[in-house]
Formats: sequence, C-alpha cells, structure tokens
Amino acid sequence: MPAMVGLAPLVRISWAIVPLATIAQGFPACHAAGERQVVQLPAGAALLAPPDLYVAADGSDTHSGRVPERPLRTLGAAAARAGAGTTVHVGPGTYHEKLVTRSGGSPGRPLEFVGQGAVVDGSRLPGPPERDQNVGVVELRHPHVRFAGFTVRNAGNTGIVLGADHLTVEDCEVAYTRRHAISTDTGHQVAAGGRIIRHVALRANRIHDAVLAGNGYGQAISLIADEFEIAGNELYANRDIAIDVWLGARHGAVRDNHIHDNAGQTAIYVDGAEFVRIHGNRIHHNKHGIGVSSEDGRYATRHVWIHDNLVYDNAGHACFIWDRDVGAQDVLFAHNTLVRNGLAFRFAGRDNTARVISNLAAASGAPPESAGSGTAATFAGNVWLAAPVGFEDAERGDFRLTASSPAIDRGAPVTHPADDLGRRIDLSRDHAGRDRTADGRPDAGALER
Ligand SMILES: [Ca+2]
Repeated sequence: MPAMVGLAPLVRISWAIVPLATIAQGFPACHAAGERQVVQLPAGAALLAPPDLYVAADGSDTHSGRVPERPLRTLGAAAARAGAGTTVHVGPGTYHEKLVTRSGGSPGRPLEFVGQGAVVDGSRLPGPPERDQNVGVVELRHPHVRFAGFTVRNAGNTGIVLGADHLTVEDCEVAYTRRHAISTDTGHQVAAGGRIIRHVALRANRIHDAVLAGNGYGQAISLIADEFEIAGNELYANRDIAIDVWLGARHGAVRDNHIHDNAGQTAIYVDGAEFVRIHGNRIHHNKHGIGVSSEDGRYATRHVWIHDNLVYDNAGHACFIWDRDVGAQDVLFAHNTLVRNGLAFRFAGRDNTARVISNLAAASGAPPESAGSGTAATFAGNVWLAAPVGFEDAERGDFRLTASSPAIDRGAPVTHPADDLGRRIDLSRDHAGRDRTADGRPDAGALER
C-alpha cells in the first residue's frame, strides 16, 4: 500500500497551507457538523488537545464527562480519562475519595485539576491512619500536573503526596491531616536510592491543622525537590514544623509566606539543603522563626540565604543555626527585622559559617554578636535595639521605619550571592519590593524607608 502511505502526508500538507479564516469563510454555517469537523482537522490544536472534563457532585461516571451537562461523579473517573492538555473542572461539593493521577501532562500542556468549591475528604478512606506518610488523599504521581482550587482535608496520613517532576499545587486549602499536609514521597530521597523530583511549585495555599498525630509524624510542608518555589502560602495551627526543606533539596525559594500561630515548632526549617533562598516572609507567634541545621550528614547544608523577613513575637529564637554534625556553611542572615522574640539569633554546634549583616533586632537580652559558639560568623551593619522603637506600629506588625528610627542608613553593603548554576541572588529590593539602593545607603532591617 505504498500509494496510500504517501497520500496521507500530502493531504495534511494541502490542508495545512490553507489559512483557517479562508476555510471558515468558504463553508456557510448551514453545513452539517460532520463536514465542519473535517475542515477543522488541519487546524492541529483542536485535534491534539483532548476536550476538558467535568466532574460534579450530582454527576455520574456513566456520563462522558466531556460537557458540563454530562459530568462525571468521581475524580478517579476523570483521572482515568484525562491526558496532556486536559483541564478537569470539579464543581462544588464533597468528594469522599482518593485521587491518584493515572497520567500526566507534557511540557507546555499540563494536565490540570481545577476545583471550584470542591472538597476532597479522606475521612472515609480505608487503611490504617498514621502508618504510611506516602499515602495521600491526593497523590500526584505523574509529571506536568497542576492541582488548584481544592480543599483537601481529613487525611489519615498525608494530604497531598508529591511523586513526580513539574508539579504545581496552588490556591488549595489543606487541613486536618494526621501527618503532613503536603509532602514529597520518601522514595525520592537520594540517599535512600531515589531520584529527586524537580520543578515543584507550592503557591498561595492555606495550610492549617496539619500533623495532628503530633511531633515526629511530619511537617505541614515537607519538601525534597530540586528547583522549587514555596510562595505566598499561609500556614497556621500546625503541630510541627510549618515548612521543612530538607534531605537533599536544592535550588529553591521560600518566599512571601505568612506563617503564624504554629505554637509548637519552627516556622521555616532548612536541614540538609543547599542554594535555598528564604525571603519576604512574615513569621510570628510560632515557637521559633527560621532555623538551619544538618541533622543527616549525608546531605550538605550550605548556601542558605535568609533575607528581608519580618520575624516577631516568636517565643524562642527568631533565627538559629543548630548543628551537631557536619555543620551549615555559608548561611546569610541579611536585612531581617526581628522584634520581640525570645532571642534574635542563636548559633550552636560546630563547623558552621555565617554572615549576619544589616539586620534590625529589637529585644531584651544579649546582642547578636554573642549569639553562641561553634559558628564562625561575621557581623556588619546590624542595629540592636533594647526596645521596639522607630517603627510605624510595632504592636500591629507594621515595621516600616519612622523618620527617627536609628536603623536608617545604618546597614552595611551585602555581597550578592550566586548559586552553582551562576544565577545571582538579587538583594537590592526590600521586603516590600522597594529599591534598597535608591539613596545609596541601605537601612538596617527588612524595610527601607
Ligand atoms: Ca537608606
């Protein structure tokens, strides 16, 4: 059949060179639908992109799910039908099921699950609670998947398990989980023989009441990934660490999160990670603020850049390095505002190196230069106040400087770090995005006046 083999590409080429507008004009609207479908084939995109899928609480899995009037009932049925380029629209209501991806997307053509008032509830799922952190109510196990707009709650183990490259979780509420709210599958730990997942974004989620099983059962966010962003999330009322970046994580940012009222533990903890930037966060009423450590000597902790954060009213340490093992090297604390914490800085352990530059701390107790031992630290441009003065409204968490603030123009220059891929970390903007170099003299603290 060589003639037919040759014919097929010829036909495609002849269609493809006809502009779509010309075709549309040539076929009046009264033509049958079947004929118009033939005309639309060469447009390409329409042929390649599968139609969207619809899921509704009053739907049925006997429906096609291809139009809003014939929605599916379960996320599982949609996952079985979805592919690259599909958006699965999930309507209001509670879905008592477990969602495990069955396929993923491709570069530029993600598979998206988009909830509109949809709650995925794990309270009726079988299996023992608290036993396996890699069991999720939602398990994203294929690449190029975006999961957005859902509430995920009542997980016996973990809320959302991450198990592939190119995953995005955003605009979700994740709450009431016995173990983690969101966690990388432990099978992706390099020292355990796994392959680290790459390109993960967790954005604008609200995460609370995670790790209800208590200390030792997880963190609200536990992320092990290469190239990641944890941005714009709110985390509160979690019973262990709010954000834990660890066990080989690298090349990422934890920025612009609001982390508060996690009374039992540290807000942001970096443990065995490198090339991590922590900036623009608002952290208050936790046990500790931002901590850096290396609890597992198989993973280096180094090149951690902590800048332009507001850390206040934490009972313990605003910032700390704690290490009993191989140490944490090249930890930068720059331009943070630290007010009414138990201690502004606490360094302990051995073989740590740190730079503490242009921070503004207000608390009673020892100045940061006597923060602890075991750490080779350099200090420059820090302003240490015995009481929170010179702020617009420190009681309400407004730490903009007044004209009489002793922090104005008292900061020191900071060398902009770069990662191992040559990407420079820009420190020229303050917590609010203002240009810190405008008057050539940086103020101490997170907010340039
Ligand atoms: Ca200035």
